[in-house]
Amino acid sequence: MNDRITKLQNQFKEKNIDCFLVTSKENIFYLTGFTGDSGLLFIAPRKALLITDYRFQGEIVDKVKNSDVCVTRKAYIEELSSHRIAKRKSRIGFEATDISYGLYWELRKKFDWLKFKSFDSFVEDLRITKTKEEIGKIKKACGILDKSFEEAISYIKEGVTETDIAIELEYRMKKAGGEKLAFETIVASGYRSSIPHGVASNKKIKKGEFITIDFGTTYEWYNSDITRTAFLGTPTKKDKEIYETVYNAQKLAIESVKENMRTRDLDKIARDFISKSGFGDYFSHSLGHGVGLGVHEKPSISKKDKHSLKKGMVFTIEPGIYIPGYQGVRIEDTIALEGSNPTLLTNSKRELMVL
Ligand SMILES: [Mn+2]
Repeated sequence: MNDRITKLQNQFKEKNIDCFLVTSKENIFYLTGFTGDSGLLFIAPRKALLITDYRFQGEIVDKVKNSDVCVTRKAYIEELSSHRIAKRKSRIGFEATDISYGLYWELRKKFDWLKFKSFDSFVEDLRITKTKEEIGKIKKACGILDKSFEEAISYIKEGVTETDIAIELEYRMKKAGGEKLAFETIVASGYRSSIPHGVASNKKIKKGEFITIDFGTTYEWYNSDITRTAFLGTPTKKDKEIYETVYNAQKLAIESVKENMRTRDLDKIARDFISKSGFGDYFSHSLGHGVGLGVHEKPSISKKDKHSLKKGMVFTIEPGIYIPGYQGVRIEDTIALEGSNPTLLTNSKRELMVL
């Protein structure tokens, strides 16, 4: 973990800054192991200072590594300004995608000798490839999803609501060691399954409907993400065709994953397959996204992304077909590129489950 902060410091020159302020909780955790949910991490060229408050003193603060810690009762900025660490600096980097507008202006007032330089990503670029230990945690989180799904599947019956199914799954995830939901559980049935991100509603499940269930949990801060689409009753020929197309597009994409491949090329493989099958207009989102301390992080497996797949990356592959006014299907798995071939971290049955 120590070299994570060093890796940032080593890039200060090239990034044209001489200090960096980390406000994102996940980034502070990634760099120091701090698990409190409030703090500021100031990184100078040779040291780092974490400022937090008395709510986290003791156990939480004691586990912080690679940084000095200051537990304060004052406002964080007030406290920071009383330390030497911010003196004699001239250009500070900050996390533009995380900091609040209010905090930004307070900082500008208090540190008026500093030039502020915004970063859309910096720590996030380090997070993009994971260590074995990190992948192990994501794998644990994924295992919780498989277990919960298997237990909850018998609960999907005619007449239960989408919310009933979501509650059942969420209870089982928590019971199996999941810490918190990675995102609001999606249960979208029938016409609602054509909404790619339809969170569970009070709609009741009926025969003849697809039920798309997209859920995730965290384990030791690391996320997991899976989607399965089941069918209640007897699927029509068209329903089977939609499902088979998504299934085969995903299978093809997973089999195509290899090191150094461009993420946009992987996206294209699944997209072209769906287009050739005649459903090209109905695959409206990107093929996947990185998973780690964030449930949606780099790389994006999409047309415009500029990354190539590297060892240590963890990402989803989730093609879908959504036909407005009809129904939709998505199948999603979380995958790690550990060796030169992909490892599936989520393993629930992918073939159509007819209930
Ligand atoms: Mn996803």
